[in-house]
Amino acid sequence: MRFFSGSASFRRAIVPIASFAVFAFLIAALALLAAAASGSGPHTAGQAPSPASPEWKLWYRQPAAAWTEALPVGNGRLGAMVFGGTQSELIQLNEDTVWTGGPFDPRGTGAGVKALPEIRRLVFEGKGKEAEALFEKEMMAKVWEQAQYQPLGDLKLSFSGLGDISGYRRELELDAAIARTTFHAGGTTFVREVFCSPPDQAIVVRLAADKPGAISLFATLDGRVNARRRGDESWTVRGEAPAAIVLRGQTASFRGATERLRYEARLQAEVEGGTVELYNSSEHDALRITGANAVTLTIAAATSFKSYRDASADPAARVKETLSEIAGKAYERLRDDSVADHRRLFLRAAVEFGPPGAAAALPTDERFAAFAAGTDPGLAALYFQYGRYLLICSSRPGGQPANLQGLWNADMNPAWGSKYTSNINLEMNYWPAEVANLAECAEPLFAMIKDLSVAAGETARTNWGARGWLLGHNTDIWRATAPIHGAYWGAWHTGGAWLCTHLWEHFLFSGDRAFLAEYYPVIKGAAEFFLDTLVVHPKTGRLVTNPSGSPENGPGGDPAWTRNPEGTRNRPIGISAGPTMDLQIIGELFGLAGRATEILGVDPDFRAQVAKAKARLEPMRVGRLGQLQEWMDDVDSPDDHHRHVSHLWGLYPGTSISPRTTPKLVEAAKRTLELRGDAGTGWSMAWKIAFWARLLDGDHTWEMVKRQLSLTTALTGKGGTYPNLLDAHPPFQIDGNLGGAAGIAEMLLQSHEGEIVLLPALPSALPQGAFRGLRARGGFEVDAAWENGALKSAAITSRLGGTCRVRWGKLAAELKTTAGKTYVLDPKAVGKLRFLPHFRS
Ligand code: FUC
Repeated sequence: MRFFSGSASFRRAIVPIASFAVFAFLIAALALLAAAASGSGPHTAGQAPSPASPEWKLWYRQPAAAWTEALPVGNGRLGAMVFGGTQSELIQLNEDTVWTGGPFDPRGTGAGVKALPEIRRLVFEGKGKEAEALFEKEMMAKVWEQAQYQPLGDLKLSFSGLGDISGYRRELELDAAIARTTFHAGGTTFVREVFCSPPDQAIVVRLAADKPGAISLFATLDGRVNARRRGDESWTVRGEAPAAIVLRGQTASFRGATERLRYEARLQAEVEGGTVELYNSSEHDALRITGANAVTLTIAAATSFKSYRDASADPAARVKETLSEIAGKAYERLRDDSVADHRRLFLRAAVEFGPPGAAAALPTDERFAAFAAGTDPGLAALYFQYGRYLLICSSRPGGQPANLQGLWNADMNPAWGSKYTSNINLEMNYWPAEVANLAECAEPLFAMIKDLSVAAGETARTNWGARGWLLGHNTDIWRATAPIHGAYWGAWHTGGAWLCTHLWEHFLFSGDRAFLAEYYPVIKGAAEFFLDTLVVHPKTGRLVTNPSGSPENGPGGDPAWTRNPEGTRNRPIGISAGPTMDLQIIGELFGLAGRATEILGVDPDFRAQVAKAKARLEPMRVGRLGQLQEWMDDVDSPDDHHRHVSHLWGLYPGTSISPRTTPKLVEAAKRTLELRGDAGTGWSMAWKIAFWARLLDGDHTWEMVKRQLSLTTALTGKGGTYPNLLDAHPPFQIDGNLGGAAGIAEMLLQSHEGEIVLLPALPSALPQGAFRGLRARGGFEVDAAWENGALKSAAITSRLGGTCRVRWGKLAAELKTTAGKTYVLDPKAVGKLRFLPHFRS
């Protein structure tokens, strides 16, 4: 229900766009400075589209035949993949601190700082091969790898007496975070529900039937075996009277860490009717449940992880505590509390791309074809909501950040260790957090950044003789920061600086000064590292990084990797000075560090230092192909279709390349994207969605969404999306899901230049649609709807008060806002953008 306020506390202004660009940032900064309240929580700001609509479901007509068809549930710490089998059911389990190894010191020779002058000289003289060799001798970690994320185990259910199955359906309800399997057998309807409760910290499986006594099964836990037998992990599964199954183990040791990570998972059953007893066979212990009307299985799990420096907790005591806290709690209450907690986050935002067509009613895996044909754009809206769902389920305050697979991993040797790759993947995981109204889901990332700022101090001193901290292209649960893999990958080191932009963005969206003050030392440390390590380029006299690299690329890109007759590979030289991405990231770091000192009223000397250094950084360059150069030298190859497009960092997520302020760089960025091509791994395509949105090209943005949402199977083997809507690098990586959701938001709303831009990159394929609850910098929440490609309605809720500038195409408006009020677009103002001082209940 709407009501109108008679207040005249708004000022209407239709202002030419050019003047916006000039004052935009100033206005935004003033709005933030003026904000009296810090961190007023984000919330729901409108009525349509409904985020709880029946469309927010994934569903299938058959059980999952592979992990990439199974459905994920999670509470940030505990995760489960539900296969939806009938006679036998597999529920694969995760806990986010089950990693190999224990706390360790990753540092290598410790002689890095002594070798640094020589490495720099070699790089400046173009002797990259020698420079990489010396880097690898003196600057690398003790072992050129890091720890791996491990599966916890499996819950296996084996049912008896079911007979023929009909009416099968399995689904994932995104707004409730429940996976459900329903079918009929022998005249009985069976319903199974699985969820991971955030408030009760347990995995809950409910088995129900509409006839009494119909449920009989064996239930057990199982550990996973490392098929490559590389590890020395061990585990046992034992029954414990009266009726529990306990999986207890320790993960594989890793490079001599003294402590080993230990874990426990405990399965218990509550039966309504029938019996439950322990069953011992020579193979395994199980629970035998016979003739029950309904069953609630509860799994609690914990590890010995306390912090990256301490793995000495008692998992059994933690599990016991959890179970004693929920003892006697009825299934309905467990479920209702879990659903309410999830909905608190999930319901805040939604997008919708027109009324659902016939294809929207199809099972999820059958919608891809209609989506490709243009008749089911709603699949992209579902994909956006799924991205939000996955972030909520894999990253909750107090837990670990979403890793390469978020939370869900079945593999003892997962691709890239399922750890944290910080030259794109980790950051991409958190791109939707602020705009898609899930800011608190980024808390684990912020906590990790704080850890890293301490842990990486040693790496800064021993390798660089510098203050502060840095991060290269990877870290793990033990917060290892010494370079790994080789100089080609490991010499790049602006990951920490990049992560600081996430801290800054959190402040821009929330206006939370206390947060900024808390993290200011972290930001300052990251900037000090570069104040100490940037060097003057002998040819240009400007400041550059050296040694560094442009993530995982060298001149020539992938084609430059050649294979020797004996199978070994030659790779291009990656080590370099002043790659473009570094200069963009460091430029923004220095800029935001300076702004932070102003807002907090601290450190004028430091402010002057970063301003001076920023002005001396090498500029971006346009090369001979019309491209934005990836390196200082014009060596980009026209045949380079490499997945990383690092030098466009300044376009997205950075802000130094913009159609409004740097048109020449924008042309070069477009050329770069054309040369690179649209194809790519899952995350690479997700990044390109956001690039094209920032270039304000809606149709190319949509082309990338379509590519991202193309079905990947074992046969296609290409980047895209699996039947369970998880991103295919391939293999599965969650970055593409989360980056894809952020890219879709960027298509609908932008706010990085001091004004809220509505529908900045609306594709012609989406003539109609709506969004609600998206957040904009400056403390605003935005709802909007469009029809025939034109803005139809909009409502802006101000959380902090202050001036709000809004734009749609060439029309712009400015309104003075009061915190807590919602301002609604005047539908009568034809040809103008005008907001009424209306606010809604
Ligand atoms: C970087 C990327 C790869 C992959 C890995 C996890 O190495 O270049 O494509 O995403 O991270």
